[in-house]
Amino acid sequence: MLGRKNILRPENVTFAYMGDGAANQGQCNESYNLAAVHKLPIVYVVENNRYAMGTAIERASATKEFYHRGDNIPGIQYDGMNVLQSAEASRYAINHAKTKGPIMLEAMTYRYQGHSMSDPGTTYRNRDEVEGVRKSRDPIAKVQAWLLELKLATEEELTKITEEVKKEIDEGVEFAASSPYPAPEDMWNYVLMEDIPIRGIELSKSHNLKL
Ligand SMILES: Cc1ncc(C[n+]2csc(CCOP(=O)(O)OP(=O)(O)O)c2C)c(N)n1
Ligand SMILES: [Mg+2]
Repeated sequence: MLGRKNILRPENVTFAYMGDGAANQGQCNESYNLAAVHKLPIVYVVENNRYAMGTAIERASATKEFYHRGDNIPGIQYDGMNVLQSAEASRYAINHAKTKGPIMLEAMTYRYQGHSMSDPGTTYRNRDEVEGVRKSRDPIAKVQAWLLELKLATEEELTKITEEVKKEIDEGVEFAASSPYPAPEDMWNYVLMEDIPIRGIELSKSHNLKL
């Protein structure tokens, strides 16, 4: 059970992420309530990208804003496409969660792709909308523009970094695609602590994370 001494001034803070669609589910409110009652060190982050799968927020949500959804939990809405705002909001939220309890962040963002492989992302919005966000709000382009404006980097350096990152991602994808599937008993690796009650399965010996 929760011990109060673990709740105040904890070393760690939990970040719980959800989308705007997920945020309208009932269990979120149950969670906010208990987190507020127990003053849990948790930061709720709603990634508001204005679509729940293929349903526009205007059709599915009575609210367009989620930072006040915590009721008794304070909230901050910020531009989730702005890396500096995101960092600052997170910094503030971590400190708040450690010293006072739960807090809600709402990151105003967008997704270029569909929700999943079965969603091409093109049937419920047009290409102009997606391209418009790419041109005006893209978080990486924004940082690159700042770096150039402040003369902290040159075009050549940014191109080189972009190429290196693309290469790293390609290698990661290649590594994942060519790796064997993990064994079923590895399912709990890095998820659970030792000696918890488990029924009906064998835990792999290699899991070693202490919570
Ligand atoms: C409890 C539950 N209800 C419904 C679904 C089906 N479902 C999967 S994703 C989704 C919409 C999620 O929207 P959002 O949280 O905004 O995520 P995004 O599409 O932006 O990635 C729904 C309704 C589900 N996975 N679980
Ligand atoms: Mg969404």
